[in-house]
Amino acid sequence: MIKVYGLGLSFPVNRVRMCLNAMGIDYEFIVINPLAGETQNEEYLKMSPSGKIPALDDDGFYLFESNAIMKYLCRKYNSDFYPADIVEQAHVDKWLDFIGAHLTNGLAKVFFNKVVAGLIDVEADEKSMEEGYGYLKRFMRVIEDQLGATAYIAGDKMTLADICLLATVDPFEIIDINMSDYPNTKAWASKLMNEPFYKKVHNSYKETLDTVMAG
Ligand SMILES: N[C@@H](CCC(=O)N[C@@H](CS)C(=O)NCC(=O)O)C(=O)O
Repeated sequence: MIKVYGLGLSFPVNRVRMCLNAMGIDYEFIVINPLAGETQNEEYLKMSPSGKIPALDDDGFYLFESNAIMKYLCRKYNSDFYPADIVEQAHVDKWLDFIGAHLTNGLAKVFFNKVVAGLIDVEADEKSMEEGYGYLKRFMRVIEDQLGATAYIAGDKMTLADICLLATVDPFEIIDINMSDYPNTKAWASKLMNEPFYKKVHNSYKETLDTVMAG
C-alpha cells in the first residue's frame, strides 16, 4: 500500500493526502515530525534527501516534492486531475509552479514566524514575516482574479492545481489573512472544504493545529 510520510500541520503533506483522497486511493499516513528531528535518520533521508516532508513510498519507489508526487499519482491512476491534453496540462503546470513558488514562499515566511517559531521556542523574525505578508498580498490578487474568471483555478474543471491551492490557503485562517478581501477565493475554498477529500484530512486547519497544541 502507498505510504505518505509527514505531519498534518504541513500544507505540502496535505496536498498529497487530499490528492489521494480525491482519487479514492487507499494509503497509509505515517506521522513523522521534522520539528522533533524525525526526518534526519538514514532511512528517511533515503526517501527525501533534504529531510523535508512529504515523502512517498509506493512499494519501494520513493518520491519527494508534493507537486511531483501528485503528478506521479495522477499519471499512475489515470486521473483527469492532471489532464493529458497539453494545453490543459500547461495551465495546470503554470498554477502548480505559481502556487509552489510564489504563494508558498510568502506563506512559509509568515507560517514559520507566526506558528512554528512559537512551537520550537525561537524568536520570530518580524521583518521576514512582513515580507511574507507582502508576497501573499501581491500573489493572492492573481489567484483572486483568476477565480473571478473561471470556476476552478486552471479552468472549468477541478484539477491538481485546485488541490495544491486549497492545501496552501488552508492555514490562512490561523495567520490572520482576512478571506473577505478575497471573495472569489473564499467562495471557491468553502465549496471544496465541504468535499469528502478535504474532510478526510480535517474539518479545518485549526482543528489540526489545536490537536498538535494539545499535545
Ligand atoms: N517544496 C516542498 C516543500 C516541503 C517543505 O518545505 N516541507 C516542510 C514542512 S511544510 C518541511 O519539511 N520542513 C522541515 C525542514 O525543513 O526540515 C514540497 O512541496 O514538498
